[in-house]
Parts: sequence; structure tokens; C-alpha cells
Amino acid sequence: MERYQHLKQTDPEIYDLIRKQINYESSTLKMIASESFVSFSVLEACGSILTNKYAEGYPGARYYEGNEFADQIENLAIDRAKQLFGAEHANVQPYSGSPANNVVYRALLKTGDKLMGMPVPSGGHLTHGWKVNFSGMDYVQIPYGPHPKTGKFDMDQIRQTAKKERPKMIWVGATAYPHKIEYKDFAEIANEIDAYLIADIAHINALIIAGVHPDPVPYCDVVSSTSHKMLRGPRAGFLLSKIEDRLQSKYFSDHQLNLAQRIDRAVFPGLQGGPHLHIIAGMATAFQEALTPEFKNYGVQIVKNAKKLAESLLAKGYCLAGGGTDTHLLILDFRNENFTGKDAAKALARSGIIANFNMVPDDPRSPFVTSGVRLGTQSLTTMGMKEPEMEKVADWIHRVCQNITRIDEESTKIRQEIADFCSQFQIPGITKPC
Ligand code: DSN
Repeated sequence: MERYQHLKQTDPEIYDLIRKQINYESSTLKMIASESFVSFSVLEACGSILTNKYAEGYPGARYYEGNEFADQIENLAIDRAKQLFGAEHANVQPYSGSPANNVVYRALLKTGDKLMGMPVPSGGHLTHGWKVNFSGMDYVQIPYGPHPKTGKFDMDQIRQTAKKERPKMIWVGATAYPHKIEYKDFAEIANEIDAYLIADIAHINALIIAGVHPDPVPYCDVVSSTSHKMLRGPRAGFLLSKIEDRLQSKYFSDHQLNLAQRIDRAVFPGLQGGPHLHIIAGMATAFQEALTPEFKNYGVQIVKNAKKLAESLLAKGYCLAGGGTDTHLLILDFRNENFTGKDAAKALARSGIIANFNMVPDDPRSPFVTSGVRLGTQSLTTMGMKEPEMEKVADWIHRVCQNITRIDEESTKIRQEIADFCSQFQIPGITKPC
């Protein structure tokens, strides 16, 4: 807590709550599939005086003076993003994932247009056209999802739907799909119907960087991502795109803009005002970290850990949605149990395993309780855990699930075991670096 000495003096209430969160995060197993730990360097960039600056516009074309260093910072973030993903164009200004996705709609569709996306209960994201989100209110979602029997995409069925409905945009991305996504197959379909193909890689970007998941960049018109999940950057979004419009402005009356320009204009001034420069700096730092060989090893280990955890849980008799995992996440399927996903997530949290309840395909229960629990391995991998530790984690999960109805004594015991276990690991941004 040495970093927070000014706060301690001036706002002890907030200081104390941050201190408690630090203790919580360092004594529990963070298994929420969309979280991780940022480094001290990322924290310093995000906590810097760059938060003071207004920089509306883009490098070299700002609406405020005094942006010499802002331009250099944003250009560094852009260059590193392009290098990291091999992209032609990058915009690093979106405030987070949902605004980034909003930009894509505003840039490329008109209100009322059709898009294909996965509904939330099938493992998609709110912004892929789900009815309670702007994307489902302003546009028309044509749903697709994993086949209920295999848990995997059935490309023939997806092609059939696409040809029948002819959406102008296909979203490929998920928050709860444990298998690899073959963007090449989706690109063939998008080409056949002249639809824009958009990948949302927020959940799996580190796996793509590590080469353990197919790469969408060669196949997709736009790739949207956050930087705060497994990429271990600040809470923000970014967009990668081709420069030229593959569909040659087929859907636009104004033909002057290329794809990259449409995206940039939709970010600013279309959706946002001043960019969050301190966060863009943190993102640049995270991209630099992600360009290292160590980061690639991390991406590889995330999947090894998820596979080991899946294997250990399957061996104990648990069902996993989709049968297992090829990524960072697995979804425990409790459809046949007399407790809900929410019961399990709460019991796990009481014992020090922090996850979230999640729909499983064909879930008979409501989204407010669900039949599943989603688990991700990237935070544990960031702490330095490997396959042997995943076996221990599976044992703890099993003990919790066996005791869901009489949790108190056992959960206190497990909570302490997990706290002791966590204290053996270095946690970036939390544990003092050696
Ligand atoms: N909320 C994120 C997740 O947990 O998957 C998606 O934005």
C-alpha cells in the first residue's frame, strides 16, 4: 500500500476500501473469465497526470493546444497495436468494449439494418444484437449459436441462415464459447452475402497473440477488443481494421471514405469526445508487454491450464458445456443438479473462488440464476500457476460443490487454504516486485 500514501491522508475511506480490495484480490482465486491483473507499469501510466489533458481529435489534428506529448503517446499505442496484431489500422480511443462495438454499428450500418450475432444466452455479448442493448434496439439481430448437441458452431446451419436473412454484418465473438473460432469459415459466408465481418476478440486476444487461437485479422473487416481482460491492460477498448472497404461502400451513398476513416469518424466525433489519454498510455504499455516472448508463453499456458482444469473436473464427474475447452474458459453445467449456477457461484465465492454464474446452452433456468458457472484461467496463469495447481483448484471446486447446501464450516476452511495458497504467488500490480 506504499503507493497510496496521499490517498491515505486525504481520503481514508476510499483508501481503506482499496486496501480491502487488494487484500481480497490477493487472497482469492480470480477465475472470472474476463478479468486479470495489470502490471505496476500499466497502473502507473493509468494513474498518471495524463488524466488532466483534453486531446479531442487525433494525433496531428487536435482541437486543443498542448498536445505534443499526447500525440506521441497515442501514436505509440497505435503503432504497437498494429504491430501486435499485424493490423493495417488501429483506433485506440474507445472508452471500453461496448463503445467500441457501438462505433462499428454507427460506422457501417443504418438503424433497422440486420446483423447476425450470438444472443447472450448462447454465449454472445450484449452488444452483438441482444434485445435489451442498443444493438438489439436499434438494429435487428438474426441469432446464431453453438449447436445444442455438439456445443460447437455448425457452419452449414450458419451459412443457411445467413443466405436466407442476408444481414449486412456478421459478429463473431463470444463471452462464453469455449472452442476455437474459425474466422476463415465465417469470412467465406460474409463474402457470399456481402456482409461486413466483425470479430470481437475481447476474451481471447492473448490467445491470438500467442498463436494458440486462429487469427481474425486477415479475414475480418474490423476487429474489436478490450484491453482489460486477458491482455492485462487498462479498462478500455480498441478497434483494428482494414484501410480499404472490401464492399467498396456498397451500403453508403457517400463514397469518399475508406473503412478506416469511417471507423475513426464514428469514434470521434461520432460517439466520443476527449480520449482518455492516461488510459491510452496504459494501453500502449500493455501492448509493449504483450509484444514480449513472455507474453506468448503466458497465452500458451492459459490454454494448458484451462485444459488441465477441464480434464480434472471431467474426471470428477462434472459436465462442461461444449464438453471441454480449447481456450481460457470452461463452463460448468449444473443442469442436472438440484442447485443453480448462482448457488454454485455464491458458494465458490464464499470459499475464495471468484467466478460468475452463466447460462449454458438450452438452459432451462432464468438468466438471473442460470445452470452454469463460467471459469477462466488467465488470472491464475498470470500469478504463475501451472497444471499441478489446476488440479488443486479442481479439488477445491469439487469440495465446494459437494457441500453447497451445508457450506459454512467447509467454506471457512477452504477460504483459509486458498488464502495461504495465494500468498505463495507474486501478483502483478499487487505484490511488491522482488
Ligand atoms: N462482461 C464481460 C464478460 O464478463 O464476458 C463481457 O463484456
